[in-house]
Amino acid sequence: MKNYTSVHDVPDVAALVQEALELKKNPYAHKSLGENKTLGLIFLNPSLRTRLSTQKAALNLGMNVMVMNMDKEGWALETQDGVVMNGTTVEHIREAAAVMGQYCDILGLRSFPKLQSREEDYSEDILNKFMKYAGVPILSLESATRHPLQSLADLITITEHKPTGLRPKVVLTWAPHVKALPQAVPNSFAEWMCAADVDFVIAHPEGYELESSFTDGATITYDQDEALQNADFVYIKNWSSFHDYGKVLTEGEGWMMTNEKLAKTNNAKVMHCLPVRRGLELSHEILDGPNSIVIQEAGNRVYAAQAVIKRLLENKA
Ligand code: AN0
Ligand code: CP
Repeated sequence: MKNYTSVHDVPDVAALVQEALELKKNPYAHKSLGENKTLGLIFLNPSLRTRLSTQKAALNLGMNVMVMNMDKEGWALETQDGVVMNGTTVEHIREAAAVMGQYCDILGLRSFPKLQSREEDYSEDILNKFMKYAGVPILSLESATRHPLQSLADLITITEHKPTGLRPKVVLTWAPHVKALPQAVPNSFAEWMCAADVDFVIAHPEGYELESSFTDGATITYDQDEALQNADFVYIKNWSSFHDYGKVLTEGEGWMMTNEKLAKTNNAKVMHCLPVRRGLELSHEILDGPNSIVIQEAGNRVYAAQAVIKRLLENKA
């Protein structure tokens, strides 16, 4: 693998999941693979899970890790080309990415969308410029439109918890939130589920349609109750509108997942990428109850990252 920025970098999704499950059984089996190699983790936005799980994954492979919180510790980055930098930005992404590439063998990058211009966010300008100027493999730690390490961890978790021999029904359902959130997690989850051996349904209020290239092959409905029928997994996530870009269109009353709704499912396991707003996206009773697998899901972030970093180190598809 040259870079890891989406499901399209993975020729065989099921094989990558199996490799991650093998690493989970034996995390230190490749301790010498990363010897004398350095992973740089560059955060333009906050993180708990991605930062710690990716660091842990690299340590399991024997790598050195350096973390840079650019938003708090770095110089303000200029991303536009050809501008006179006489304003607040201090350093251009051309130099910054190239310099980081001098210090690291692989660079992880978290770069959220600004949710102001759809064209700008969906062009993945910052991620693409890192790939162009860093000169080393790039690992997405959540970009403007995707979160592929999360989606791989989600598929690992579904594979572990699915009833044997069955093609599980997986439902992605929109949930209320007080802030406008990116479409990256649902976009990415959708394109991974469409590539996996699952029956995949997306439920959301009208106006929250995702960009169709991510959801090709999914069943899409505005009726959450209908979607939840016989579900084996329910994946809860808020996102802002793609079509009315970055807007919160509704308070989403009635869309929070509760035990009452769970009763319509096939005793579904409940998933969320975290961080989650209790009592708003998901009820306390679900998060504290037996159907929630959000903690195991977060735990699998280590093995998702480890499988991917292993392939980047091996430069193997
Ligand atoms: C971010 C998002 O929705 O993309 C990160 C999730 C992993 N969530 C929040 O900002 C709450
Ligand atoms: N799920 C996830 O990526 O969490 P963080 O934003 O805390 O890294």
